[in-house]
Amino acid sequence: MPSRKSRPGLLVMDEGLRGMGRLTRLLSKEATTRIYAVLTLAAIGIVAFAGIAWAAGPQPWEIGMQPPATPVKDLLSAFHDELLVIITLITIFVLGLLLYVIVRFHHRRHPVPTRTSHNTVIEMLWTVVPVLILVIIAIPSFKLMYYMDRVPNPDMTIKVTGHQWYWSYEYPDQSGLAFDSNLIPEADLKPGQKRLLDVDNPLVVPVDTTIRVQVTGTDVIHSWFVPSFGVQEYAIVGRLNESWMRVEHPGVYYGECNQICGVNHAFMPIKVVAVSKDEFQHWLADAKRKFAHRDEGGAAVRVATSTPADAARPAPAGN
Ligand SMILES: [Cu+2]
Repeated sequence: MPSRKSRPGLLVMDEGLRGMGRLTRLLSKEATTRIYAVLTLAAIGIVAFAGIAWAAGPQPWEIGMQPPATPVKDLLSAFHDELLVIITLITIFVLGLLLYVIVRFHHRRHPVPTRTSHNTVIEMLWTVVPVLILVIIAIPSFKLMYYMDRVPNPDMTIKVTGHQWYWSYEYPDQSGLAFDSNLIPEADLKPGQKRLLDVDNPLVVPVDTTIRVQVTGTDVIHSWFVPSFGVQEYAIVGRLNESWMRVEHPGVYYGECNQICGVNHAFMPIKVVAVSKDEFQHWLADAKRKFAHRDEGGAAVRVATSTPADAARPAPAGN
């Protein structure tokens, strides 16, 4: 133990700094170059992984986002990648500054500190540069928000209603075709079906069709969220929120309610099946037979899609 009179905490700190000084002296130029190379590769790896495409649902061990299936999600992913480059550069810059200060101004190398407390130029820089970076980020961000918000000329409309704890889907352009979409319980899963994600009646949509998605709720706030579509819209009682999607590839896409909505929040998944326009027409014909719907030019009241037992039950008092 050194015989210096010093408080224990300071002593530990001093020892630590001395250790680091020794470490920097120990590191040969080669070793330092190698460390920089590894750090650079790691940064490139992180940036590259962000863009890798996976499947249209959650996968084990995935770290990137789900592959985009709509123009909105394409732009969202691109924006995410741009931001990742910007934050990586900022982080490397700040880390470099910190390391430089730690090594260069260590008390052994720099025993007499200057008493400088202000430097107008550098203070201007560290105010203006971050503001400029934020403006550079804000411009594409706002553009994208308005692009996502609503679509001027949709080809069709789908109405999504959130309930505790399932979704119901309605096709107002198709004689009010409507049905409920419930989770398949774990015990009833067939091979190939996904636990907590597969449903009895998925939402079926045609590809290459601009679809206006209207979202509302009947009890508490839910949120209709399909990652591959870049759609996340709150389902609020008494409000009709709007978003849109144009699915580019046929496939099965999964999502979940992502607003905590009660005890069965985790059990109201979203499954969307995107099919070709022809297949969609076939599905429509079948679905109209399978599910109750308002007749063409018929009564204003839509026939309930519920079971007879539900129909016999009195309607719940509204919120
Ligand atoms: Cu919910």
